[in-house]
Amino acid sequence: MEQTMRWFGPNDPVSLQDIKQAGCTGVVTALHHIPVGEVWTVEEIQKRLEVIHSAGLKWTVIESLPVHEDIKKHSGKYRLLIDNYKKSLTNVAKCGLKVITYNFMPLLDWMRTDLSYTLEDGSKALYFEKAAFVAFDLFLLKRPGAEADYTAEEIAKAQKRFQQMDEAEQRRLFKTALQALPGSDEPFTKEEVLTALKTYEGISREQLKEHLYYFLREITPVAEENGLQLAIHPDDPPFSILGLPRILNTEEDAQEIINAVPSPANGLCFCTGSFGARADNDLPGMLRRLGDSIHFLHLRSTQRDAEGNFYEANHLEGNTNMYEVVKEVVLLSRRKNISIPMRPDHGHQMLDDLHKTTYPGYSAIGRLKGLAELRGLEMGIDRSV
Ligand code: DNO
Repeated sequence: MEQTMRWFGPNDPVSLQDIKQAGCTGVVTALHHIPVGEVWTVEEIQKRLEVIHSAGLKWTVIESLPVHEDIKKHSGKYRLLIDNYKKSLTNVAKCGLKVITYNFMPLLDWMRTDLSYTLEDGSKALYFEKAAFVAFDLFLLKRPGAEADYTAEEIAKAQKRFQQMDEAEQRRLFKTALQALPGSDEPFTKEEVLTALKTYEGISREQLKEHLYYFLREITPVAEENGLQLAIHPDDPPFSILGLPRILNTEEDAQEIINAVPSPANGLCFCTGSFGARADNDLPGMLRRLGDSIHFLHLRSTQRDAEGNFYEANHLEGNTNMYEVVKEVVLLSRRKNISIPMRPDHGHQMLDDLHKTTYPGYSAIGRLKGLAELRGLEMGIDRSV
């Protein structure tokens, strides 16, 4: 695996030198300052490349080249926005970049209810607590019609949970739930979210899939001509939230996306943390069956419980059988004679990082620990299998 870490750009408190010392050969980053939908120019890409190269690193993967909401909804200027996306693809190819991660999640990207859930050893993890999430939806966001999405038991649990919360906790939960754009400090307001959610009314799961396939039919030939690899990120968590359709939750979903536009350029960002939050996803099996389309790996494990809660576990613990996962990656890499870019996805806030402010999930030391463990696991498997 090609070892990388995510870097949020010049404002990231984790520096390129930190990433180099962690043992990475490259970074995963994006031009976060360019508004979604605008073209990434060669000039802007080159400027960022110079910064990365001068630290002795490569820009291994773009994460993300974001997809404008109009493209997901087939509304407004989606035709122009798709043309812009194609221009950005051509420009990144001109600059020698190859792997492009994106997602097709409506409005919100990842969703957690607690960004500093304290584990037994005092380190902090990202946490999704079902009852808190339902409480957020019903009693804080007050989404019209939300009750219909939950069982009577789930609503009762959410009510009880909400009653336990003081005002400070409610405020924190609200902010956390809407902080779903990595690289941005700006949370949404309640009114903004409700208005935005309304714009997805009437867009079914099937329709959203059609919009993705339309987009892929447009951009994949451009990517293929330019030797690029598109890597769609699964939904996190892997199920519908806030009444929004979500379309990449399972192996079947992934297979459908690949089959919709068969091309070496149309592939996946295989995120074990996202897919692994569902007990019915067989991660090693998925790696075996989808391997040819995997262009990028996010390695992370979650610990689930029967209530539908999950927290981000240590990289080698939790419900993901990381040994089997890495073994499949080793076999896949040998079969194809490639080294797939990988980043340790997220990490615990621990040691000195407990006193620092970093992007949630992206402190230096927790990720360094994850990377070191995964690297050791890979070497052990590679030498012995
Ligand atoms: C969270 C990330 C995601 C990912 C996007 C890709 O930490 O894994 O936000 O970057 O979904 O477009």
